[in-house]
Amino acid sequence: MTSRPTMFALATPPLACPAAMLRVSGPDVPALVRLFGDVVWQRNCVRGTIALPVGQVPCVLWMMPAPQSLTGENTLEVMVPGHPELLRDLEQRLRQAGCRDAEPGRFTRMAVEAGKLSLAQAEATLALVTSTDEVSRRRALADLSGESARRLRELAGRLRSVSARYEMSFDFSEDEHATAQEDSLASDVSALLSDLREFVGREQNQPRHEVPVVALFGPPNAGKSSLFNALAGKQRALVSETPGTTRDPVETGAVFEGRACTLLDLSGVGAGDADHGRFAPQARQRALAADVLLLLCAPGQADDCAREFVSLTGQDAALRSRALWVQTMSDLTPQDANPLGLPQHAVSAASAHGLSALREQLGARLGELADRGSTSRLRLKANAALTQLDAAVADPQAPPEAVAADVRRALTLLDEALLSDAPGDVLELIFARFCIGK
Ligand SMILES: Nc1nc2c(ncn2[C@@H]2O[C@H](COP(=O)(O)OP(=O)(O)OP(=O)(O)O)[C@@H](O)[C@H]2O)c(=O)[nH]1
Ligand SMILES: [Mg+2]
Repeated sequence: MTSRPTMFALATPPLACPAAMLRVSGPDVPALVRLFGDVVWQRNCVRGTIALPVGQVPCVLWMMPAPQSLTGENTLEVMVPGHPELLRDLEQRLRQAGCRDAEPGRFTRMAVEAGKLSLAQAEATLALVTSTDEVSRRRALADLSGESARRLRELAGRLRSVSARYEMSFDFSEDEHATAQEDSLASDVSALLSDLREFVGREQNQPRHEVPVVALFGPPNAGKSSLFNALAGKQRALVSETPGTTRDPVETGAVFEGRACTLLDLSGVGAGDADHGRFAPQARQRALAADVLLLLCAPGQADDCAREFVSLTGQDAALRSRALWVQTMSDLTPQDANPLGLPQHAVSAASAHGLSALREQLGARLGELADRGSTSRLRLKANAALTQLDAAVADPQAPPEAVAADVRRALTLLDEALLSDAPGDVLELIFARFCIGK
């Protein structure tokens, strides 16, 4: 049969519960209702019975003819007493009648493809059912109602105007009004940053990136780049005994215990920085935006490291729950105490001591993050735009062309957040997070 109805078993209950639901969608669904007795296919909710191995089982049928249903096809929802065996028998009966099983997220994906639900609303539905606290539920509801998209569109409009003014500012850099223009631009950017930060709500320990970011942060010469290379299994970052070797962030993909992430090596912050702190603001912003923060500390650096971390927690108190204290160069003695009481690891990039334990711990953290619920593409992209915009303004000495390019990239990310569709592989990833039946 070319048009076999697709069957969506809604959350097969592991134990008996008052009721269970099964959805079926497809052009041939009207023929199926005959299985349930003397039922006429029309938009209606009626009682019926179905013959299963245990006997005649009562059920309630919701019939939603095309095109008004959520999938745009003929859709039938069947409610039966919620015993797992009954539901399995019902699924088997429908398979015999020509139905095939739906893959996870199929129902919602069909609703999106039929134009009945936007992608952001589909993701908001997922975020709502997997939310673990009231703040996430409020956000998911705002996403579902379209309120978040409206707000983000307004922020993107403001950023578009800021971006255009940055581009124009090159032409006027010698102009007598240049200073006044720069001041007004700076105040618009700072207002925009604060509104975008509020929208993204980074104080929440929800996943922040499509692929979680693990950042290596700490004083100059803490051994960040050495550990970065050791964890990545390749020599990506420059290592040297000169403090201040790493300037702009270096990124690479890594997998710990089967969990993928982006590893991020940052410029050193605090005492001993050869660049007099020029790259430190950017490193701090990236550290605050990370999903997991590795706070690296070589022997003798504990106080600097702790001071820097405490100042970051002034901007985001929840950072503590994302941070791990990593005592580097464990081949050297003496080792410092961990003054912050954070979960800790001792590692040596030189001898590989402690690396496998750290990899395991990172795998576990990334796993917890994945279980913590779902964050919509709209919010992940908005978060990436915020990181980009923060980076754009972090370095006061950056050339205007570089700032303008960062602002443009932030704008592209906001525009992507607002796209109503996404490339096929992104859709696959999004809907794979749904359970069968949704
Ligand atoms: N003994 C020992 N030395 C190490 C270890 N890891 C790094 N080093 C040395 O410490 C120095 C600094 O290492 P990097 O990895 O460049 O340190 P960094 O934190 O990236 O430094 P910046 O980028 O300048 O902030 C280099 O001379 C490394 O060889 C280690 O595990 N044991
Ligand atoms: Mg480095």
